[in-house]
Amino acid sequence: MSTLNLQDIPRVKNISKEDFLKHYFKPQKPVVIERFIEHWPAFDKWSLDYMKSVAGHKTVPLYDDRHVHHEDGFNQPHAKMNMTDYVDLLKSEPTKYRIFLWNILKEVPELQQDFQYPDFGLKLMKGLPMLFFGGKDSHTFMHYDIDLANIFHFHFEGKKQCILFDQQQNKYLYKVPHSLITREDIDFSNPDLKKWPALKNAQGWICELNHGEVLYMPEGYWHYMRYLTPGFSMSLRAIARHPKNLSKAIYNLFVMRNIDNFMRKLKGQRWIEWKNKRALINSSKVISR
Ligand SMILES: O=C(O)CCC(=O)C(=O)O
Ligand SMILES: [Fe+2]
Repeated sequence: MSTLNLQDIPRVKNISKEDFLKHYFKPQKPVVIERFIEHWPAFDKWSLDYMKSVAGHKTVPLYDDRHVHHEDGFNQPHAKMNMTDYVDLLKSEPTKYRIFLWNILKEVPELQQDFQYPDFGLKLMKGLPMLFFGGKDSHTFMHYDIDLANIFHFHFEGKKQCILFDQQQNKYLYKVPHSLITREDIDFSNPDLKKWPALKNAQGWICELNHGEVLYMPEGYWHYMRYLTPGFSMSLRAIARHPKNLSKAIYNLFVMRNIDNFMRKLKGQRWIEWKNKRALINSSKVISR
């Protein structure tokens, strides 16, 4: 049986700003830093129960793993629940419902006292600390972020599997054109390589994150996350620096998104089907050469 070519993401206990810049940011390589946040109040405090106690009455947007539909708006939630019910659900049974991109500062400003913006030598976007929650075995689709930012992903409670690819691998990943995702019918934690043979050529990275660990994802890296147990994470972001990534970000935000919205209105579900077919054709072409 063959599997994906995935290297373990390097791990360090801690790292200085200089070493981080030299060994990971400059060469654009991922790294897990194991003990970076042990002095944050969040390290001791943040758990699903704590989130329930500070945000129990908030209504949270939920996403499941349904495939993109032409009528869905950009990042439109599939359901809503209050945080108390959601945490109870997470703890009581496996659920596909995830919280994706929840701006905690806007919702619960006092959480700001529990963490600091770390100095990795990069300018972090202060207004945008985002939270992500998931239940056992729930997963995010393989995607990269629209602004191709550098992402610091801090994990709390439980265990999460992360699979990453850089932008050089796009041609092998069945990337859906005019979007930021791969074919949604690929299961990256157990891919069918007979059905998706181009994936055999892709070189990627893998890790399992535990409570208190932070994963650095370089600019524009594809990421797929599977919650091995119920838990949550916070992402802090720094704008893409490499001119190529920055121009892709601007293109995505101002051109790609508009083309996609326009075509969805014009062609409806046929546009989604056409894009999925193109994804298959594009990656199949690469390996038949
Ligand atoms: O962990 C998740 O649920 C998704 C994280 C993510 O996509 C991000 O931090 O950009
Ligand atoms: Fe993301």
